Amino acid sequence: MIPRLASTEGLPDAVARPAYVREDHGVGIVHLGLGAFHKAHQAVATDDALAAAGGDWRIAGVSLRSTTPSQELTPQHGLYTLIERGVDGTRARVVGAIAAALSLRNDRPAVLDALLAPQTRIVSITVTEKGYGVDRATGGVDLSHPAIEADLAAPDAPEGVAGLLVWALGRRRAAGIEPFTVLPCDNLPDNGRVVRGLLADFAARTAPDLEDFIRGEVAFPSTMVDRITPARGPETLALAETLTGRRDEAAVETEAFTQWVIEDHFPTGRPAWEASGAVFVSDVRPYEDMKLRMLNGAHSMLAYAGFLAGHAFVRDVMQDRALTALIRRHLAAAAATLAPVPGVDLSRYADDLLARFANPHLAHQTYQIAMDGSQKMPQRIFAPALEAMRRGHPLAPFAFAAAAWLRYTLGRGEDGKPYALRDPLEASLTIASTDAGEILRHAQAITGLVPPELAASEAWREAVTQRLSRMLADGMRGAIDREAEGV
Ligand code: CS2
Repeated sequence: MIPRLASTEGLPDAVARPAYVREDHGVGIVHLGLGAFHKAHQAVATDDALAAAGGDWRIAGVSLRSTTPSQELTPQHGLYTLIERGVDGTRARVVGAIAAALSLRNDRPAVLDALLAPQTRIVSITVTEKGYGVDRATGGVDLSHPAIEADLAAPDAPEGVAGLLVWALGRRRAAGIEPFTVLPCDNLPDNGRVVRGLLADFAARTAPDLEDFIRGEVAFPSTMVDRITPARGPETLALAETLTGRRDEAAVETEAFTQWVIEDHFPTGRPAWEASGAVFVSDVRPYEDMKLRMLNGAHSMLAYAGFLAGHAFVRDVMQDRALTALIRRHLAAAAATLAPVPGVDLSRYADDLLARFANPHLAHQTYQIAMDGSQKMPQRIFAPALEAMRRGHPLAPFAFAAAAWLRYTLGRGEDGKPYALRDPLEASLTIASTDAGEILRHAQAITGLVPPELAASEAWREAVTQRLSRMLADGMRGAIDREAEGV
């Protein structure tokens, strides 16, 4: 019987492990959203920081809804295997930064205690774009978001990000404990400013004396995070077992590349994340726009077009010559909308992205990336499309991506088989029409999705509807091949 991973003793030499005594370091971070991305990114950087510079910076990880992560990690005392799948090899590493794995559902008192503890100096967050409950049109709370609705009705029994953090910041203030720094790590532009606006608006509605305090006294550094982390499959656990000789229910698989650009604003201190290669800057925005428009924009485009053309994985898309030509075109068009990014050569960045997407060892599903399109398209496709329009650049690359997404929102493949859309705006997006103009009008009527200036453009309307009509008439394969002609 293969033993479960529960300590680092007796692991094979090739498996890296924490280069510090875990128990010597207290908890300094509460992390909301204990998913694969956190385990492949911030927790690893913290592991490096603890080894390099020490400090009481271990992490109390919290799942707001699921109980699975805590069930997987707790018997392993927070240890898990990170499998790094580089283009030229696979490495396993056991990460020790997570001190406790909690679920709000089962460990509510412990979660609230951790949020109030004076030692908690940072609350970091990965809850995906839709998890926050921000109304994109106003920047305030989205009143139709289930957790916002519940927390506005019962602010003393919070369940969601805004409710929990406003509750905790209020309690800390009343007790004379300094506020923690709030560090959002999701793919939203200006994520620090967005979360500050969200919390301030939530406070205005539930504890008005806290609003100015949140705006003025709490730090919300913005961050750009990057590491491609496919959803875990049974193969991940089997591979972890082969590499470590341990059964590990919490193993994650990721690429070798990792990047973290962070606004350096931590009045309550921080781990030495630079030990892990994190870069601290005064303005993250140029890096965020670069990553969202190039990596994530190309990802969304290739996911919708690729999925409908029958490609299950990103690496399969990269074997499709016509689609690869469109990805290159997209990367160049997105790069042309950006302000200069300090120290970055954008054409090299584009080449590196193509190599990362083509990694044959990463089983990254197009269907995974396709999820939550309504939450991703604004910053990935529509914002750069608007910028391209203002600059007089061609709209074709963005129009193709938009059309592929709209085609995807119809919820059935080319063979007529339905698939789940997995989008919080599914009900608003769904339309029983096969008319391209009508489908576009219907989506553009949703506020906060497509910038009004773009939606009003005749050139945009024509560019999108022409492509969507072709996808509906000739199928995605035909539309891709036609689009790639002359590219
Ligand atoms: C992807 C991202 O699922 C998606 O939408 O585009 O998760 C992407 O893999 C990461 O942002 C890479 O850092």
